[in-house]
Amino acid sequence: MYPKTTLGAFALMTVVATGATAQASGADASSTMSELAAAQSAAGTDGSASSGQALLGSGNSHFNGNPVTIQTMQSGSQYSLNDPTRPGLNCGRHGGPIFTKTTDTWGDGTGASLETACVDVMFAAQKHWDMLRNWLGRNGVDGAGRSYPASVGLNTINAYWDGTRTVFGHNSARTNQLTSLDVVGFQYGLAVHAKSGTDDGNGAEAQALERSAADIFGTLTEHYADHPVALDEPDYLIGEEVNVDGRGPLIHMYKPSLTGHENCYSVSPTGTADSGPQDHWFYLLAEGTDPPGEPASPVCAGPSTLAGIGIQKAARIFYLGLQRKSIGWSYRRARVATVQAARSFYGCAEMNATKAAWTAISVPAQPGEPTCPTPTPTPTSTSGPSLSGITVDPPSARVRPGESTTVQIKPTPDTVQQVALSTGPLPAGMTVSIIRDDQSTTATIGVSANSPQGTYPITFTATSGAATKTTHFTLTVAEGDD
Ligand SMILES: [Ca+2]
Ligand SMILES: [Ca+2]
Repeated sequence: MYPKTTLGAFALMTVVATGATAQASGADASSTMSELAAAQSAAGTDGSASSGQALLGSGNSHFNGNPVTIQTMQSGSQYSLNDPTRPGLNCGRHGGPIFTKTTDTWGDGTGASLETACVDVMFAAQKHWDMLRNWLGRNGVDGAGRSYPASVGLNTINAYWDGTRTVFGHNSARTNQLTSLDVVGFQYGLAVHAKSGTDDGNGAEAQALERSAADIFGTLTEHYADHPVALDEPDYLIGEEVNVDGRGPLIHMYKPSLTGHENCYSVSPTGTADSGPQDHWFYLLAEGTDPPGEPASPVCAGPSTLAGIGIQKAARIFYLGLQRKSIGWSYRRARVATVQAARSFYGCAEMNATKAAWTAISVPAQPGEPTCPTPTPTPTSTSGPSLSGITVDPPSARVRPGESTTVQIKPTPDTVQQVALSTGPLPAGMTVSIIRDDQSTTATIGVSANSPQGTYPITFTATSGAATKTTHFTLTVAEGDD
């Protein structure tokens, strides 16, 4: 059950939160819920049409080019803005039914057309879904194969997620609807956030982290779509295309202070109830302080220069950390969760980058964080009278992508022959084969040509009956010579 049930709470976390004229009123919220109920009654319990065949329709969008391909549905002689391949996703006029017509061609490209707004919503929501699957390994917006309906034409300068659907209004100049890639990705990002981990307790920091999570999901949607500069090109801004209040982007993730947000965490008694610091953390992790062709980003603590690890790795680390969300969620706990995620999913280089980005926004090291490199060799001391500790010689090595290296496993083969040898989970693209002969026991460790560079721990385990011994080996994958 979604823990936040009042629409007013959601209005505070919409993309227009910085505009004083843009707050949704309580009256709007009440009428909205009535209209939604009417729409759901007309169209089915989840707002979707009953069934039909999935098709690829042609859309004339306002933000994403012309033509664009969107997933639609055919039922008899009628087409609808309903995506059976992403169950639950459809789009209609706010307070009305899903758009339907007798051809599978949609929109006129203008900013005033609500059918066009739905073309942009469907396009963006479909990219968002695909990004979740292909970059983050998530099955649908809810994590269980489903999405949520959308409606356009809300008659306020606002957009929101109400716990059951996304709703989109217009900008202050009424020149377009609030349906760009990042705004749609933001609202569906709130849905992903709601369905990640467990209830965050809704404290001030938890709410700030929720808004930032939506900024990150909006930005990921834009980067996944990867439009050329002539359209809505990937950036780390929120709202640059929709121009909500006539003042351009609402958020600059590389320097949140440009629109009145905080760049870094402040260690005050109440913490930081602002989304800016985590937005900034994400930029530093993905891009670093001075990425070529991208805006420079300041730091508040630690080293003055950070290197980014790329947006897809940063996204996975952020996302895996978010799955650990629980009551009392905070900046400090987000740091620990992402550091643990980086250590377990990638390795030391990514973990250290994650730590450095948090430190740079003034969220300091926390108790219990993992460290690197793993000490080597460190045989563990579980009992096993006939099993002495094992070692790997050398304890570390360096290879180029696509190459392999061979190490010796000791003690002598006679001893090793009596025990089973194995490795722990291996990073993607890495193989280990253990070969014994009369003279030695060797492990050949290979990495694929496209293995990401970095430092990877490998655990070797010897087992004899109930007794086990382990030792750790560190492989560095890097181009060039030492
Ligand atoms: Ca853009
Ligand atoms: Ca953007």
